[in-house]
Amino acid sequence: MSSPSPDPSPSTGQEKGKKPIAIITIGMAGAGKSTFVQRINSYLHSHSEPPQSGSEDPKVKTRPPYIVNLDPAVTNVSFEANIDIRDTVNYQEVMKQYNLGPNGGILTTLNLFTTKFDQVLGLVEKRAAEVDYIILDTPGQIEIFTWSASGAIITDAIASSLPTVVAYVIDTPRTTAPATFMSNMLYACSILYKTKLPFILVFNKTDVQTHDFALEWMQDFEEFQAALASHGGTRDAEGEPTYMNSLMNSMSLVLDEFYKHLKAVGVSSVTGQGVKEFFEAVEASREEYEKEYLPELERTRAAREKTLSDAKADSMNRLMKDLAVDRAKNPGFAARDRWDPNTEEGEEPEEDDDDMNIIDRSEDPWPGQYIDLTRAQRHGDENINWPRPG
Ligand SMILES: Nc1nc2c(ncn2[C@@H]2O[C@H](COP(=O)(O)OP(=O)(O)O)[C@@H](O)[C@H]2O)c(=O)[nH]1
Ligand SMILES: [Mg+2]
Repeated sequence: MSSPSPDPSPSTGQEKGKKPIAIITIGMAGAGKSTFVQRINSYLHSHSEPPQSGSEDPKVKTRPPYIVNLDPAVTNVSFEANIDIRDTVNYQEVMKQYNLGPNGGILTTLNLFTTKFDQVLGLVEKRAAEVDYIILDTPGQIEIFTWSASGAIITDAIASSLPTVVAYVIDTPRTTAPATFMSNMLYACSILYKTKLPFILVFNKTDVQTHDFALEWMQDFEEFQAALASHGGTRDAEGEPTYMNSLMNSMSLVLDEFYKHLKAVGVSSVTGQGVKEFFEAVEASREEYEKEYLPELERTRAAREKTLSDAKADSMNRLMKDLAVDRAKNPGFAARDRWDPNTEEGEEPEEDDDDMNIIDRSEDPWPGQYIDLTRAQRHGDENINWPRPG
């Protein structure tokens, strides 16, 4: 493994010894998570070359990221992942073997992959000195990651070893209706409270619709309530506010508190607008992670270790008691029940089934390379048939 090369130029977060930041992209299906990952990947790649004269920001110097694709059902990833769930588990095969539909198949595939996640962490940690960002793309359907045990395990595992931030990707053109906006924000809120990680709202697709309205609503709940009132259907036949309307009005007060805890940026994954601001928000989250998340993590970890060691001591006690009773009853047996030193030690077969190992593609000819979106398959000469649904 090569050590990071000394780099005198100004940089974003690549001072020596600084841990890379893990970015977990979460969002509704079609919000643009994969396109966003591709965009920030290409941004980091393109700024890793010596800046050309007249480029948009010659001061920014970045290093290529480490990409982990956790979506087993994508047919063409527009970025070349360093670790790809599809290299480890065949999602179509899982559907067949377990007799599952697409969502069950994706969830089970993610569960199977999670059993090997220690290997992923190992590979990521090996690369930690060479990268500044580790980017995770999650399955299209949001709940597969946010409401599953494996999603929680993966998030906790990453967040306890690296500074981590959640990038919650929002389909801006589809959230212009106040009610939709609110339900999307409530979902974001539930994820924030579940993970307690630094949180960035990424208003995507700003090339189609600017996110100004969202910022206004977030800064001033009265603006939001006005929008709600003007949207119609908020009064019943007697002119009284409807149940829905009062509910949303009070919700907007609740969310007001939530908005204070997060950053919001507008980006277009198609044009690349706002990506620089996104990375500024990511860098700002590092401190938040260290000040707020880490101490909490250490507290819960200490508590868990205490419970575990108490439980261990307790079962050890009981075992010793049982053994004492056994020996008293059966004095001859203890002498016969001995280890045979000639057969043991190191002869146990490896427990790991080697048909399911994580692959790091960083040594491949195309490590984490940015590839054109319109591309329909991986490199033609790679000779791999990826499963395609339907
Ligand atoms: N106009 C526009 N379309 C986008 C943008 N980002 C993503 N899309 C489109 O949104 C659709 C869903 O994107 P995808 O990345 O697959 O969403 P995912 O399910 O969240 O991974 C695709 O057709 C993308 O081309 C954007 O910034 N602007
Ligand atoms: Mg996707």
